[in-house]
Amino acid sequence: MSSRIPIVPENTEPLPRLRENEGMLSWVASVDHKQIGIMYLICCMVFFLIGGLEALLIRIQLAQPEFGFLSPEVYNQMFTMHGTTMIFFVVMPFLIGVGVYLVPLMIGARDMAFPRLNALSFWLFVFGGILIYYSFLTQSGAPDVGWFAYSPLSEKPFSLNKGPTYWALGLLATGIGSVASGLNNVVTILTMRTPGMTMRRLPLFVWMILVTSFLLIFVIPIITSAFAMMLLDRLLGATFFTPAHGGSAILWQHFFWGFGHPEVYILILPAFGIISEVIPVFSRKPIYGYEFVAGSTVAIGLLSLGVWVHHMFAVGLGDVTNLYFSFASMLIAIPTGVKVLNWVATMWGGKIIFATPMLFATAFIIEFVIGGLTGVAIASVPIDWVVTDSYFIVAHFHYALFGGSLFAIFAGVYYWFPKFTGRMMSETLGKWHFWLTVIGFNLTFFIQHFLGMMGMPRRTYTYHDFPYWGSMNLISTIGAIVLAVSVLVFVWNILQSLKRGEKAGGNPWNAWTLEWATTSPPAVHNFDLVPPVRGRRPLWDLAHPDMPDEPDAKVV
Ligand code: HEM
Ligand SMILES: [Cu+2]
Repeated sequence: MSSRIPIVPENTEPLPRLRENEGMLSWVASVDHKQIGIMYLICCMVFFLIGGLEALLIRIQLAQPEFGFLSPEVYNQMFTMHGTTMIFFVVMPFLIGVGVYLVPLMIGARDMAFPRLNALSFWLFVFGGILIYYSFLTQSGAPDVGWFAYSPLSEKPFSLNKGPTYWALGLLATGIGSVASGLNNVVTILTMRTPGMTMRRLPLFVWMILVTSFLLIFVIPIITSAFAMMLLDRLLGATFFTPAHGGSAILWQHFFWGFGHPEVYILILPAFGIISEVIPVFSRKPIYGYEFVAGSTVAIGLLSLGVWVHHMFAVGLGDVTNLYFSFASMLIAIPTGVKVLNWVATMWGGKIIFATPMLFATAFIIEFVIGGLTGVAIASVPIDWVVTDSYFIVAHFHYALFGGSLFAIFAGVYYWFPKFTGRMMSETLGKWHFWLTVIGFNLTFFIQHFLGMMGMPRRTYTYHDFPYWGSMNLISTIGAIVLAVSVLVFVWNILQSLKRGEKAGGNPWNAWTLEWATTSPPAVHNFDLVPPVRGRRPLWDLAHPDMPDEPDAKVV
């Protein structure tokens, strides 16, 4: 019966009452994954502008030695809020939001498994963000103890202001939402795939969201418990993390990094997923080594749970401990290298189209490799002892998080904007945005490797006029200004394209995964008909029935 065209029958049950409201209320009260996804993206953009402004203020303060642009107190609040914002309110929810929008479409489902839980996750994220930013309005200002809030500094006797309390409460709320997102994704991906969408045919972005979701479920509770203990210490006089009263300050570090290291994989795995979707489409080739890309993600997810002490080499936990964690950290380079190899092999010999998404994806590979290489270097204990808490570390993680995660997010926005809105983004403005970002980013952060090796500590309000420090910091600040301009171009591109962008049609990039099989933007119910899935590239199979991806695939 292979001539039968197996179309999944349209589900004719009445829809759960989606979009029963009009106007603003239709958004605020929405349980539709696409509207919730869009709301995530809008909120993240707002937080990105705020976090970027904080970064700019930091960089202006550091533009020259002994500068007094910010007070030391405000400086501490700025780097704390900048780090916290970028990690918890920009990159993480951006990736979760893109996932919420795309996962159901990519697996041919109508919505997430638990639409109301999905809305709850989103609103907890908004609530947490507002709570943390509200602290600016209190008399003593925002949290100022760094994004990892080490005890005992963050404990009551050393931080009498309310900032750290708001910080813990806000992140606690957001974290509960993230666990719910993780559960929602896992159930959705495991149970709601359209017939034929086996795990081996799952789009790689969905694979990476799946692994990320398991990480969310396993590691957010670690930090949630630590937040609860910190709040007990601060509000009710408990002493979990105060050594003076029998508590342990190092315990906080174990909790924080037990969560914190997997967290950086929560920030990068979905980014790998975006790259793994963009590169094949713009190289006009199927991904090279699908099994290895998916399998290495699982390996990275597992390994990431057992390396947290590389953030604590300077604590002095002993040689055996340090040796184990050093070795385990270096192991992660293997599955990561496998991915890079697969992306490059996908591009190799392909008919590469350097549209804006592909430009960002290509730059991602180069910059992420730089961040990865410095990462392997500081996984070596003696090297880490030299550069820990210096600007070398700031350079390292910005290459991973900005040159990596954020570049992937930009690639993803340019790639899926037509699906989200029905309109193309401007390629001209896109190229301006790309080049300004590449130049600004590398100008800001590359030189910080050297500043760090010359001894400039991170989280430093100002510095003496040592040879070259002033001019090197000035270069970094000029880079940050270029980045600020690039962000304006990006925002302008979004606004212009929303109004005047070319109409996109269903599948403007000639891509192969299911989200492109429906209209742009998709109807409330996503698909009228889900195309048959008989391989990894269902839309390719539909267009080329004579040379399908899996020639002997059975019709389901
Ligand atoms: C928009 C351009 C950005 C600039 C110019 C910038 C600049 C900086 C600077 C100068 C510091 C060091 C402050 C200090 O140690 O005194 C810093 C810290 C930090 N940044 Fe960024 N950054 C940017 C984007 C990002 C992004 C996209 C992320 C994450 C996804 C990020 C995450 C962090 C974190 C976690 C810290 C550490 C904060 C702390 O020490 O508690 N930054 N940033
Ligand atoms: Cu780590």
